[in-house]
Amino acid sequence: MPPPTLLPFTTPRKSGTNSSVLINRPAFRLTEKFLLLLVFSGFITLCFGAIFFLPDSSKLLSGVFFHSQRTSITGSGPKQDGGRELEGDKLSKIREDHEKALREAKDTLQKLPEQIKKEIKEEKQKVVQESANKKQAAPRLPNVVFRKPVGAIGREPSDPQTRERQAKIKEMMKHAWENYKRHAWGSNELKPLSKQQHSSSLFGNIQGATIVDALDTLYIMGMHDEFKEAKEWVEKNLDFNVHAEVSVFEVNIRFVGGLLSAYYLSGEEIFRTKAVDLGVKLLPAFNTPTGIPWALLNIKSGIGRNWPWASGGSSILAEFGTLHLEFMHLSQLSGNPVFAEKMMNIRKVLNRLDKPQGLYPNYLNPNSGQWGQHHVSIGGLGDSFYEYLLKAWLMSDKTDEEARKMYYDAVQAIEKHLIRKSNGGLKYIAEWKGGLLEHKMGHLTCFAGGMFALGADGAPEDNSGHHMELAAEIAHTCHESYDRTATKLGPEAFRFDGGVEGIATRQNEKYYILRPEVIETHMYMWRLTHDPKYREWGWEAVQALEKNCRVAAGYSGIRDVYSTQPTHDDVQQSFFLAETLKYLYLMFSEDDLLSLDHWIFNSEAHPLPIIRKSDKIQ
Ligand code: DMJ
Repeated sequence: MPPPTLLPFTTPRKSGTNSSVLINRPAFRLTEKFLLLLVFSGFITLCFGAIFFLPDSSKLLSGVFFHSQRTSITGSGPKQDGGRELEGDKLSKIREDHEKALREAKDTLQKLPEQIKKEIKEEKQKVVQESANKKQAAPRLPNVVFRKPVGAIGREPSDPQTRERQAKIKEMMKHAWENYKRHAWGSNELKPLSKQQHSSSLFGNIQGATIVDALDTLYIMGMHDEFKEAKEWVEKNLDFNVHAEVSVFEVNIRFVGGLLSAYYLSGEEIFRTKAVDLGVKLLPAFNTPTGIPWALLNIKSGIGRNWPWASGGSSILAEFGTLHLEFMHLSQLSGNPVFAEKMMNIRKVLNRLDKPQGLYPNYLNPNSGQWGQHHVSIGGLGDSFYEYLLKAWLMSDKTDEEARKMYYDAVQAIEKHLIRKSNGGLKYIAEWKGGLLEHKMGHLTCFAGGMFALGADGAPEDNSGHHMELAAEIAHTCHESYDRTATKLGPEAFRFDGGVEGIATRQNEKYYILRPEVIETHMYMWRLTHDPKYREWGWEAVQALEKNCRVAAGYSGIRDVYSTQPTHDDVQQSFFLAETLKYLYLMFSEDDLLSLDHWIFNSEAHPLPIIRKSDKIQ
């Protein structure tokens, strides 16, 4: 995806929210009250103590205090006879009264913390109620009958080795989650070496990327307590009413996608509400002359713009082309066709345009509706646009014929103009720069093996075998890019020129940031072929991750996959929990866990159910 750029409005915010500020203010006043009361009661106790318990205090009592008492009790002048006896009675009565008062004061003091707690609780409830009232004011969502999801909980793998491997991957998830929770809870990501939170400008002031991205992985792994705490965080803290310039694409695939999946798996209404709420906030991004959305949007002001580095103010193909799955579901769950309409308009704009050699350039100007630079990539800037064409067709229960045609036409052009074979027999997908090929393949491009495999079944002209072959060749090349390193993890990009094959030659392409794409392809290949080598390749990746990326407080990316002692980049990416670990877990599960016949994974591995004709909200 596009290189991260620092944005002007993206000052990271601490994890506190407006509501927590509201809660804290009254608590402080109550503490003050409590202290004053404590000092006052202490003072009273001291006075009584001085009178009754110091050695000479009884004199003081009989001389001064008792005198006034006596007068008030008798209502007459002092008696001479038997006065001593009378004084004794009254003294003990006063002592009794005093002890009673002390007991009462003590009781009150003991009750006070409880009372304070009660008052704080009441204040909190008031704040929650107020925000609930606000929510009620938002447009009501239609009732949907929640269908029990198919294959959301898996059975144990029958084969003992697979069971053991699956358990290992769950343990990795626990390690990643628990450390995020311990050191960075509520923030977007974890810095596992610094043991601090990591902020990314991609999400502006929106918080909790790891929580939302991890929800469905926690769910399918049966991590119920963790899922519950994540849900509670979403309920209380996930706030989109913030002044934040965000990447529309990133927020869509991670937050909208994560919330939708959590809803479809658990049926918890809060996830539907939050997903639709966020979807509505993203709509102003489409306010451009063509309806091609801006890359960046301030979700408070509704002002959008494009990345300053993008060719001639263009929007990016992989960004505006990776909204379709989530937006179709937003229309489905909100009963509001606006989300789907925005998607169909993007299609219309694309279909009106001439495509150079049948290829889709990475840049499209949202004002003029014309292509920017003629660069084509199946990796960064282009990748998931193609993925979403295929998945739009599959997710529509194979009714979206337009998407199907666009996908298979695009694959044909890609094969003709971008796919090449190295001297050593490795098939790779190059980058196209205005007609010239750059013989480099990105780690991101490796997702294409899985995509070709998934699309093989529907290939026109009985071409399914050919698509499957292509998928297997790309999977092999990507595995080679891992196998040819010291760490057995693959570089960000590898080249097929200057005498090398499948190896990174530039220092700035040697890093690995816990990306999923190669493992993703192995998962699809395993599920669709059951060739055991894919599980073996997946297991090699697990071992390499454990050896090179696991640290005491989570998982970190590494700077050089060719180094025997790589240094860490100190970021546990949220997609490690959303994608890398989920695809690994699925690879070591039975096929009916999130079966490919029922679920479509968005670009962040969030499963969305196929929308059957009978499901459509009219
Ligand atoms: C993820 O956020 C998504 O898969 C996206 O489409 C591109 N790549 C990253 C992880 O590599």
